[in-house]
Amino acid sequence: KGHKSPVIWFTGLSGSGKSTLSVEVEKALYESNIHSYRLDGDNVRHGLNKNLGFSPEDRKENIRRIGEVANLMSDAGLVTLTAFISPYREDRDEVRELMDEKEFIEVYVKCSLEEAEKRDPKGLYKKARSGEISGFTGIDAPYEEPNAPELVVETDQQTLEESVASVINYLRENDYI
Ligand code: GGZ
Repeated sequence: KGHKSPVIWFTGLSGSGKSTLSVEVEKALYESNIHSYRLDGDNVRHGLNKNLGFSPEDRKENIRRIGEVANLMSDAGLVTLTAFISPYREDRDEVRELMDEKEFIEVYVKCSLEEAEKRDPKGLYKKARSGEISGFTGIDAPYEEPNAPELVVETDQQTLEESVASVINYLRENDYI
């Protein structure tokens, strides 16, 4: 279509729904015969980035490497989806700068801290509140909201189906697929 393969970069709090949404978008692309690949904590933080933790420096390096890999994958012709908190605006902007202007689609997976904490699928917010873990995003580490994301989905206001549809519609309307 009109552009090179995009990198769809989901950013948001832990528990905001990045992984779930990226899995469902991947399925929808597959149904349309579009070849995609998803990078997330399971296949990156346990492999390529297993030497990195959650200090600001390590998060920066985590995002830098993911950005480079995503850029390679998009060069190879895959629609690439990434699902990482990526809490720092500067780090996300550096990834954006790696690519051609239209290649990077920042999707803010917006969800109130209250709702993310209510979901708490892994019990990590609870541990962060009790002090069992420190430097947890949203509790005692920052999350910097995107200033000008290509798309915002509000997972505490929309259904999963609506969020998936809004990503797919964005890709269609902007000639990516
Ligand atoms: C945030 C943490 C932390 C700390 C472990 N802060 O809900 P999850 O479990 O599956 O998603 C979180 C994941 C975040 O990894 P990312 O690579 O996306 O982070 S970043 O982009 O900031 O580098 C959470 C878990 O790892 N986790 N400790 N302190 N999330």
